[in-house]
Amino acid sequence: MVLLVALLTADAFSRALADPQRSTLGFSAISASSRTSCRTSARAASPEEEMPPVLYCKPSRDGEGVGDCPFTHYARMAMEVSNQAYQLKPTPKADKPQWLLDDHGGSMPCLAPVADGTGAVSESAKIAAVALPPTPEDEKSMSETSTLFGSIAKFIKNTDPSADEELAQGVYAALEKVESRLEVLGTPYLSGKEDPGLSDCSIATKLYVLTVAAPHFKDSFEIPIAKFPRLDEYAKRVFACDAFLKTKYPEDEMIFGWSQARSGGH
Ligand SMILES: N[C@@H](CCC(=O)N[C@@H](CS)C(=O)NCC(=O)O)C(=O)O
Repeated sequence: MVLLVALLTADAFSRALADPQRSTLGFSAISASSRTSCRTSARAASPEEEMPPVLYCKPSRDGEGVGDCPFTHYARMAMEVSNQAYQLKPTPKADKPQWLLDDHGGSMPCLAPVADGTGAVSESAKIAAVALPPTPEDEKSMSETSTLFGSIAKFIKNTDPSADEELAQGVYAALEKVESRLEVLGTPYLSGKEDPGLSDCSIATKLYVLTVAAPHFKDSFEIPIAKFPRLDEYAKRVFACDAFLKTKYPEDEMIFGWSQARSGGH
């Protein structure tokens, strides 16, 4: 089992508690060279600092890296934006600690301040919000776009071609909400600020799934960019953030994970 230490600024959480560039859905292409810092300065925890909490997460197929999990991506991106230190521990089912199974149903991501699981949190939204408290605009952005991930998941999981059109409309309706929100805010990010906030971490990590998995499984699916110009710009911007790039999991892991979900195995 590999224990990866995230290179993030330490202010241990315990105290407070790849590649989207292909943009096959019509989001204009970006490249690694277009990444922006989004003011996240990462550094390794110094030896004097207490051990940061462990983030248990779904492993990649080889058991070593980070697997397909938009929830872990969300929590990690929020911790990266807020420079929270943590140790990343991809954990196969067989290696889950007993407290994780007993007290959290084995759900990951799970952030554990201490080894026996005391004080552990196993809900991505909570892990993310403690690390990066939402602005009022974040809260509004998340509530207004709350159907986004559900619509994406239903659409990608669906294997009945005759239901695809209706499910795609559900995705478009959710994207329309993001578009409207960006228009109302007029800011680069859904946080209502110049830098990404909690809502950006939530929404970007779901858009990643849409831009990679949807076109893989649905040949005819395309985002009508002309209808969503702000979303297109937004996706380019947020996908280029260091915090997004540093925390994303490989596309092939995503495709594998959703293939399993489509065959009823998730
Ligand atoms: N609502 C939870 C959902 C988390 C979830 O579904 N996690 C999946 C991985 S993506 C999981 O724990 N699967 C069990 C496993 O991988 O062993 C959250 O947001 O944290």
